Amino acid sequence: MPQVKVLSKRYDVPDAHTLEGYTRTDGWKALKRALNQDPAALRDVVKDSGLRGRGGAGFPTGLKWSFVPQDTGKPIYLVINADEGEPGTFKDRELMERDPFQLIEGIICSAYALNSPRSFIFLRGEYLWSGIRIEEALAEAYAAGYLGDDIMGSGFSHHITLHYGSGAYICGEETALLEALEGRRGQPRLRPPFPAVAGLYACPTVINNVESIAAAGHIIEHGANWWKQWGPERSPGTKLFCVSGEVNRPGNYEYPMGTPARQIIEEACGGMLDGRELKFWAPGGSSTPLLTAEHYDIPMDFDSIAAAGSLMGTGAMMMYSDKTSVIEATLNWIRFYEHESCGKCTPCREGNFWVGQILERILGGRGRPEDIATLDELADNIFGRSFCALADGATSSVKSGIKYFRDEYEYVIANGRLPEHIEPHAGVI
Ligand code: L3W
Repeated sequence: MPQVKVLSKRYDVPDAHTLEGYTRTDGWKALKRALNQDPAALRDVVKDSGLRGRGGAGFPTGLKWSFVPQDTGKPIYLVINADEGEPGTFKDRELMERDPFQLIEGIICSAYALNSPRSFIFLRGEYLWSGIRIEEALAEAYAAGYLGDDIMGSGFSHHITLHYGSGAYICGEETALLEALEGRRGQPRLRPPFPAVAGLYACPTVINNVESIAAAGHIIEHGANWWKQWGPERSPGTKLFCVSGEVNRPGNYEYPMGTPARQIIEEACGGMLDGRELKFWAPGGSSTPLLTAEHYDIPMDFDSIAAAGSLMGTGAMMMYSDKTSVIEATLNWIRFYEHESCGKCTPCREGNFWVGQILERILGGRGRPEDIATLDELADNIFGRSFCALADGATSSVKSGIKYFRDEYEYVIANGRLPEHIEPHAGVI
């Protein structure tokens, strides 16, 4: 299927970020529809739609909502994870900058369905332009009566607080995010209890990604079957794919789930840069295992990518050509994880440092034959041995890089330099 614009439908409307522009282009229809319905019925619609979380894990959104106890007497909080930090991922930024009201309407509809009086947008601190757009939109929405007490005379009240993060990748992990929101150092909590039961201020809390909540608004407006017209049964809907790396036209492109990777790259991105050949790519950000040119026709949905040994992640496709060294790319990512490790778990804090040291030694021409086995073993001792997924994600490119490109590792170790056809730093800044 060709590109389809649901979440990105207002990207070409220059004033979509204003209340006037949003309202003129069919804004607030979801909210008007939602406020006339029973909240429990709306939760069922989102569950029936099969929407899966767009922040990385792909957990069913409606199922997550169903875990929230409705009868504890405590407030139910909705937290929007806008701490977009996964390398290669920039879809939420564009959603917030170009169409902030779409997110706000999605939040109010979701909050109504969840019986939540207050939500928090936890925004990546560096996203200043997104922040300005959201602040302006919140002010306009409050002034127009779409937010605040007794929204549009419905008796439902909801308030949104915008919170700026302080530049730590770990705060995209939901429990570290809650710690930071409560004013503490952002470090993951042990789960269970899951936030749905005991989250912000120990109250039931739903945490969803920006794209998930924006999609929930559309689903509440149009129904579950409408959403299911796109994508395979277990990964329905549309998805914003953010493409970066060695392609002619990097950017965000919305396609039905299950669209082949090749179609997205060739049709929307104009193919690989200067006719270069695809060598390796991460399908969903740097935390997802690398795939190769063999996987170019893979349908971009949760199950198909899992079957190929990787993860859908955030849908951030990072594409690299035969001019790029997979070892250089891996070192670049490992330096990121080493820097962003919160330090709480030893395997992540120490392991990533040592992986980086070995990769640097190999690229510096001082590699040892046993380094490949050591890297593999180190990655095995990091994966699954930490509180959160940061550590697991860090091992992705190490393990998959060795799996698919052992010959490159062996060559560099044996010769002390990259193979002739690779240009140092070709695709890695
Ligand atoms: C209640 C249960 N809730 C699971 C909830 C849980 C969470 C969601 C997913 O993310 C991914 C990784 C990378 N009762 C529950 C339950 N939940 N069981 O479901 O949970 P989980 O554990 O499957 O995943 P996770 O640890 O939350 C890890 C991806 O994130 N990743 C990407 C980061 C993306 C960004 C960005 O920029 N947007 O930072 C990094 O590792 O692919 O699969 O809500 O509470 N029994």
